[in-house]
Formats: sequence, structure tokens, C-alpha cells
Amino acid sequence: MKWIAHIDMDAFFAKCEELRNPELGEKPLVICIYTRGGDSGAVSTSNYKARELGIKSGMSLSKAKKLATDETVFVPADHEFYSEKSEEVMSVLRSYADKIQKTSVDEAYFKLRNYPEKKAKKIKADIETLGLSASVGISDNKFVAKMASEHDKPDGLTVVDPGSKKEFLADKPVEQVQGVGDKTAAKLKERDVSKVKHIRQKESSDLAALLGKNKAASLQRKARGEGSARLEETETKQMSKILTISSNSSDYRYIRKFLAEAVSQLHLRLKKRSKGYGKAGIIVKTADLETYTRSKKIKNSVGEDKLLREADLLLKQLLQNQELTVRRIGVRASDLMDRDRQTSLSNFQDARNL
Ligand code: TTP
Ligand code: MG
Repeated sequence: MKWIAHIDMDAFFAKCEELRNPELGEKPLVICIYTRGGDSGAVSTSNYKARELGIKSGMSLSKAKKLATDETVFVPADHEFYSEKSEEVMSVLRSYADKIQKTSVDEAYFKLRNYPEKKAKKIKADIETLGLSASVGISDNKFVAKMASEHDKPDGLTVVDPGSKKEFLADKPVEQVQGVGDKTAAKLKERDVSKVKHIRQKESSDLAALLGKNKAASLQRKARGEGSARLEETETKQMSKILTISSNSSDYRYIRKFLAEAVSQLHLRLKKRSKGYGKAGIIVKTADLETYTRSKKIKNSVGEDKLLREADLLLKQLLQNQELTVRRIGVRASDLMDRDRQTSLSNFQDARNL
């Protein structure tokens, strides 16, 4: 039997921030996306303590500030760092799963051939050692697996056997079903359809008249616990490694040492995954939390020396043009491709050049 699991990280961006600054975990924490500097912007996510105050994803910062207590901390989102942590989570999955479909920075479906609960427990334990927390849902298709991962958040593990799918879904509110937005939910509720079991009780023709034939049929399939189990393997398009330097610096030679270390660590990961790259880049975070990125296309490459040479050049150019006090330095390889494919491609080019 093939099992489909869905993983969704708990308060993901907030947990990442708590990881590098554990004191933040003691307080309500709000991750912010600033739009025009200053105070305007939105809440990206909040930790569970801030959620108790009513602060949630998507809320305006001005509203969040009104709900905040004196000890509430607001920090700007650092997407590079979260992508890096996301990659670490995905490598945990890769060591247990037969196939993975990553659907966002903190969510993925994966296939398990056997012992799903045992493996999910191990995955959760491995993720805990990274300092993060996840909720996992397991069933025989993607739709029910995702409903199951939401079922017992945070730190949940819910296995829904194929035989108990209907029972599991029965009392779920319709708005939790994928594809049911606010408008559809409102229409359904007008007809007293507020839970999944009510969808099953409705005549197909009534539902079709209300929502249209296709949408009604799709909803009915979901209400019966049916869904696709096909995973589209995610291609990794880029990988990066960022290091915090020991003390803030604007000295190229000093920063370069950390860049070389980041290159070496990234190269190892690329090698493990048999990836070559078509673009090299650097990521520079300054003491005042600004981020600078620079990248350059290069002929498909696999070597550590080449990656360091390109990254080094980009760093030198960046620091020549402006005085930056650097706090974190990173390297990124993008336009990734399998080494095997690349070898045959360069063989092909070699052959043409003869
Ligand atoms: P979610 O999985 O929706 O939220 P979460 O992981 O913070 O919390 P939980 O799953 O425990 O309920 O989204 C994942 C990340 O995506 C989240 O940490 C921040 C980001 N995000 C936004 O930037 N804006 C948004 O509106 C949402 C919903 C998420
Ligand atoms: Mg999440």
C-alpha cells in the first residue's frame, strides 16, 4: 500500500527566528513584511503566543501593533534564512520518502511505501533536532493527507486509514476543504451545508445548480474522501548557504574567509545531490538588516573552485562600490541541473566542436 503524507511546518518563519534567537520564543513574536519602510506592511506570520493576542498572517501591521502587548517583538522577514531552513527540512524528508512534492516553503507532500506512522515519527524527531516543529497528516491521497496535517496542529501526527476517511471528514467545516473560498462557503451555508457530511447528504443536481457542474462534482469527490495520489516531483532550482560572520565587518579579506566556508558547505550539498549549476550568486546581509544579492550566469559548472572564484569576484565588486558592514554572508547556486544530464550535454557540445 502506498501512503501519501502531507507536512506543514508550525509557525514556520517565527520558529526559524526563534532558532537563532531563542529568547524570542518566550514572547509573542510577529514576523513582518514591510512595504514602504517605517510602519506600513503586513504580518507574515506570528508565533503561537502572538496568535493568542489575535495577531495573524495577512493582518496589517498597524492592526497588529494595536493588539500587541509591551513585550511583543516585531522582526522583519528574512526569506533567505527561511529557504535555507526549508531545504534542511526537505533533506530530512528525502532520507525517508520515496517521492516528494514541495508545494511551498513550509509544505510538502511525500510518499511512504510502508510503516507510515513510524517513519513520520522519525521525521518529526529529526525536524525537532533542527529546532523546528511540524505537523504531519497521512492517508491514501493528497487531499485527505492535507486535511489530516491541519487536524492536530501544532506538533500533530494524524493517520487516516482509507476505511475511516469519511468519518474523519464528516464534521470538518466546508471552508477547510481545498477549493472552497469565502464565496462558495457562503453559498453552501445558505443551503445549510456547513460541514463536509452535509455535502454528502445533498442531491448532486442541487449542488450543481448552486455551484456549477464541475465544482459540485469535485466537491462531492472530496466529501467522499477521494483525491489524487500523484506527486509531481519538485525540481530544486537553487540552493544556498549563509553563514553569520564572527563579528560584523567591512573588511573584504575577513568576510571572504566565511564566504569560502559557505562555498565549501554548499558544494558538498550540491555534490551529494549530484547537481551542477548555471548561475552563481552571493547574499550579503548587513548589520542594519539590509540584504544585497548579486549573481552571474556561468557556463554549467560543478566545481568548488569555480563557485568560489565567481562568488569571490561578486563580493569584491559589491564591496568596492560601497561601504557595507556585513553581518552574514552567503553563496547561492541556481539554475540547478542533474550532473548526469549536464555531462551528456557537454559531451554533445564537445562532439559538435570536433
Ligand atoms: P503557514 O503554514 O500558513 O503558516 P505558519 O507555518 O506560520 O503557521 P501554522 O502552519 O502553524 O499555522 O505559512 C507558512 C509561512 O508562510 C509562514 O510562516 C509565513 C508565510 N506566510 C506569509 O508570509 N503570509 C501569509 O499570509 C501566510 C498565510 C503565510
Ligand atoms: Mg505552516
